[in-house]
Amino acid sequence: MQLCKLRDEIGHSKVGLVRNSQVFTLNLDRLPGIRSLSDILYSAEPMRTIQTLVDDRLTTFPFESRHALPPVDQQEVWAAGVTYKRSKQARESESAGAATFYDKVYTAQRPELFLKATAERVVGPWSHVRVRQDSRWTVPEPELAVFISPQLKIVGYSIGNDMSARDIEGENPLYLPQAKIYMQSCALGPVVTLPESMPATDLQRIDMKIERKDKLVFHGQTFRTEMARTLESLVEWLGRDNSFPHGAVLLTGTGIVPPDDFTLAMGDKITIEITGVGKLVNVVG
Ligand code: DO4
Ligand code: MG
Repeated sequence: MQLCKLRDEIGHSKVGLVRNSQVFTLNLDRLPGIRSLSDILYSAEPMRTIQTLVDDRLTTFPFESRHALPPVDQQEVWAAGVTYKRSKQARESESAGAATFYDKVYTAQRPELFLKATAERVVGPWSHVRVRQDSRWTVPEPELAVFISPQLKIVGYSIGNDMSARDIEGENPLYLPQAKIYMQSCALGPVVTLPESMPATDLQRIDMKIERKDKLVFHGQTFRTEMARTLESLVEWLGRDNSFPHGAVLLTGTGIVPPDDFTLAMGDKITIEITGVGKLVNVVG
């Protein structure tokens, strides 16, 4: 089962069930206490909740990711770093002075976790992601996003793009928040897949294409099995001495980094696909 957020004809945000590429609008008035997509994800039995909310009287329509909003409500978006060897190698090459930190964090018990975005900094499918004006070297980072309930349970999966200014990050690791957190630095969507509907880990492929003026300029792939940590351990570390009353979204790190001479340009189209979740398309604007 997959859920999405959409805007209706009069501009109201709605929650939809996506089934066989059709959207069934959910009627949230049918259950007390359910007012948002995250309320559904955090309910005791999300599948039952969804079945109760499906309004068969409403017409269905084809799902178009162009019309989907980012599937986030009030959650903070956090991110894990250096969870794949490729990311460790890329950081080591961009930051001569700090290279050993990345080597250490890849094997350390404690993972790298950082705040990536607030909901206002997140864009949905087909919206513009941005390159900072003071960055000359920025890349997208395609990452599996996990939705976490206030009780720290994994309740869904989506696709995230952790846009990263590699020059700012590489100049000094203390600049990491500036390299990572700025307006439109994070894309999420187009849907949230419930855990029951996710394929087995060894079948989860992450794929990223970057097109410039309709020509493919980068294509990379990785597999979830390449991740050096488990999702559960990342979530457990994130929850230590922390509380998330609105839940949280955690981007779980990138295993795909374009070569060091590649930087995004205005108009580039970024397509990220994750098996079982779908396809997230954004344009640099
Ligand atoms: O420390 C740098 C950030 C690493 C990161 O974002 C990733 O590995 O995905
Ligand atoms: Mg990242």
